[in-house]
Amino acid sequence: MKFIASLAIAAAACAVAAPASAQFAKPEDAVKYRQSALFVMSQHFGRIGAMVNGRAPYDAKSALENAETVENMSHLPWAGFVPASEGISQKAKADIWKEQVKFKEHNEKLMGETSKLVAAAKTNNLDNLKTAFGQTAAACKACHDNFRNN
Ligand code: ASC
Repeated sequence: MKFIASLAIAAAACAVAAPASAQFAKPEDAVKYRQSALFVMSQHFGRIGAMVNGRAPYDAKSALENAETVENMSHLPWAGFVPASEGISQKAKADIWKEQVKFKEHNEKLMGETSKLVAAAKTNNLDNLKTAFGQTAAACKACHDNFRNN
């Protein structure tokens, strides 16, 4: 019993320590994972967009909650771009795997901008939110222009 328990603990520790590429049972799951994370991020980003574009009333509390979700989600998609998933989605350009350094720079740029989006939301100032929204959107677009088929 003790042995089985320690096996379970060892297995759990391995699961935590496993590299990103080993976190998915199959490459299709990695694609679904990254697309899901990007979709959730876009939904919350869009709610901020509605406020900064005047389609929804400005609500500082809601802006901050949405910005925090965008920031959290912005860390997730990248682990789903495992090499084994190349070619499964027609949206992801092969350049993602050929230009890993550049792709990573775009990922990091986005994470930096979403962190500034949270900081801007905390100022309770719509103009600050507008600026940070624009810069975050530009980071989304720059990566899409380089690495996504439309
Ligand atoms: C969004 C969204 C994106 C980005 C991009 C910015 O709201 O879903 O993918 O902004 O359109 O250019």
